[in-house]
Formats: sequence, structure tokens, C-alpha cells
Amino acid sequence: MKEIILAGGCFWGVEEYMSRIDGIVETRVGYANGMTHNPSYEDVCKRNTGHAEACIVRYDENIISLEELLNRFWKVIDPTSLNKQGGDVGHQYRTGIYYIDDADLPIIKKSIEEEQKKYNKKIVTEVEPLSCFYDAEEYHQQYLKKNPGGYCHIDLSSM
Ligand code: MHO
Repeated sequence: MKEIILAGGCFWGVEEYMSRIDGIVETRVGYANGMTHNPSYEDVCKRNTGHAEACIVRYDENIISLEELLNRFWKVIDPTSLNKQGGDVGHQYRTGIYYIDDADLPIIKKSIEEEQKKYNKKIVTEVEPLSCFYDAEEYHQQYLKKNPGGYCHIDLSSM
């Protein structure tokens, strides 16, 4: 089992989207790569803690490769949009790929290079080793399963 952490705007939609993909066995939403310890949602939204709303994705690489998983990710984000996805604006809504396994880095770089060919504007998706990940509050976990019809910046209808 492998893990990758993806930030693609509001984590409710990212988690719901990712959890519907074959080969993805577990997801958790949380706050990644910020400066403070164990932030709350309010801290992240209002106190410039530097965290990104993110989704930790555990996947079975025999079923889905990282390359394919990233292809799915690119489909639902605008990687050229800085600190804004859908209706949400703020540093916590930046897009990012945070890796745990250094061997993933060349695959991520290659994927960005390929994706860049589709855009005139530069891709601003951040790529960093994961420095921290704090689980979000329980009500944010599987939010759209608990609240069908809740806010979602990703179009899930084509899935
Ligand atoms: N637009 C949504 C974003 C929620 S998300 C967990 C809201 O303001 O509730 O950032």
C-alpha cells in the first residue's frame, strides 16, 4: 500500500472524488505542510497557519499507479490557479502534491511536465516532501457522504 497527499482546493470534494477511484483504499482529510501544531479548521482558515487543505490517499499500486492517480487529480483541479479553486480563495486552497516516498518525486515531476503541455499559464501546484499532516475534525471526514448535496467544487456527475 502506498500513500500520497493531495491538495486540490476544499478537501471535501477532493476526498469524495478520490474515494470513488478504483484502487484507492482509504482517504483522510487534514491539514498539510503548515507551520503550527495540530491546527483546527478555524486556525487554518483565519490564522495564517500555512497549512493546505489536503487529502491523504492510500492506494494499491497493483490496481492504480501513481501516474494514473495523478492523471485523475489533474482532471479536477486548475493547477495554474494560485490559492484559488472553485469558489474558494486563500492560501489553504493552494494545490499541492506532498510525497512521503522520495522515489515518487521523478514520477510527479514527469506528470507535471506532461500536464504543462495543456496550459499556456505556468502550473503552480506545489511539490514538496510531506512535512506534516494533521487529521481534520471528524465532521470534515467523508463530509459529502454525511452531507450529500453539500458544497463541492468538483463536478462528480461524470464519475
Ligand atoms: N466554501 C466552503 C469551503 C469549505 S472547505 C472545507 C465553505 O466555506 O464552507 O474549505
